[in-house]
Amino acid sequence: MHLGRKTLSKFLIENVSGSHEGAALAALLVDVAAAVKAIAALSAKGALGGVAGTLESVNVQGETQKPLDVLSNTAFVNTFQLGGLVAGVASEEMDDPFPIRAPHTRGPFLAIFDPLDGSSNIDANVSVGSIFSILHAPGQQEPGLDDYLQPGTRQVAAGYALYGPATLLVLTVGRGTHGFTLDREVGNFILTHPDIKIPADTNEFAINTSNERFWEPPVSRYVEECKAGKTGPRERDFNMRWIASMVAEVHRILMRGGIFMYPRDTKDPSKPGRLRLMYEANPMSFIVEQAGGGASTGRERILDIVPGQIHQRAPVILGSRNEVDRLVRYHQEYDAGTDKSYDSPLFSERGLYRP
Ligand code: AFP
Repeated sequence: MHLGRKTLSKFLIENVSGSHEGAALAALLVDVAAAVKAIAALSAKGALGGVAGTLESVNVQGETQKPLDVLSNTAFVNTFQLGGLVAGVASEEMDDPFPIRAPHTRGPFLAIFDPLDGSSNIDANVSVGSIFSILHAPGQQEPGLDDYLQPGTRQVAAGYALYGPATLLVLTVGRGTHGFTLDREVGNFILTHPDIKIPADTNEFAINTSNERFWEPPVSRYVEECKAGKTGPRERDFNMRWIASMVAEVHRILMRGGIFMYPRDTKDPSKPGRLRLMYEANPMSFIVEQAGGGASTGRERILDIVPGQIHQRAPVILGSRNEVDRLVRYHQEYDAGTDKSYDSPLFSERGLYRP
């Protein structure tokens, strides 16, 4: 029992609820925490809770759904529908945004979320998470699709839940990034990671190297230099991680630094990266920037992207500021044709670095 430790509700009262909108936002984040607790309980049951396996259904991404995908989506939709604080919701698991209609009450926000990220890991009992992004609603009227298509800089709040050995809730309202740990005994989220700061430098990179043959040259250059370690231009050894659960990767980076890359690649030219802008890249970028890190497509700040579609994808490079800045510089040099490293005989005709 963590008596005397600051609860999420106390933190929100002290730091968020100072205005009418702030009080509504604080109440909305308490609702999010309630949905997270429900999902954590379901996730912790594993195969005993009937949430293992795969359904016949396929979501708008063309991905087969897991029972926990659907149950998590339902938990968030029901919470927002009953909470009276949002005018509409959009989800990775729903083709179109869902407006809140009578007899339910509309509120001043829009909620966009990935109810269960990393769900291909569920049956392997690897940590999964939920990601959410909060925007302003257009006013009293029912929100239309365009009302959701706001750049990441317009987010009012963002956060993620990590269903790991502990259940964590990490969030920002634009005044730093703060982490809370669920005290399962009493059901309270306790402030355990106030004002998280990502180290500006790192020796750890995260990328799915099975896509190496599809990468653009700046990404190949960066990863090859990391792999070259002490013997290469970085003159120090690096470590690699890939969990295939973005929430777990981002949390590791918040805790000890690192760079996470799911860059644009040529694997499927119709997709500028795998991750979705509105409910993965934008909320995670807001969280990372508020913790002092960087978040870029390689060619522009992710939060500046003006969305065209609710499920559009974006290249993602985020984490320790100095490493993100380095990889952005490599893209600039490549695009400007000023990067001499590609003239090196070490680069084969395919433009890949070969030690
Ligand atoms: P799933 O939710 O389908 O498991 O995808 C997870 C994810 O969107 C993100 O959390 C991971 O970083 C990324 O995909 C993993 O992609 P790869 O499976 O291509 O490595």
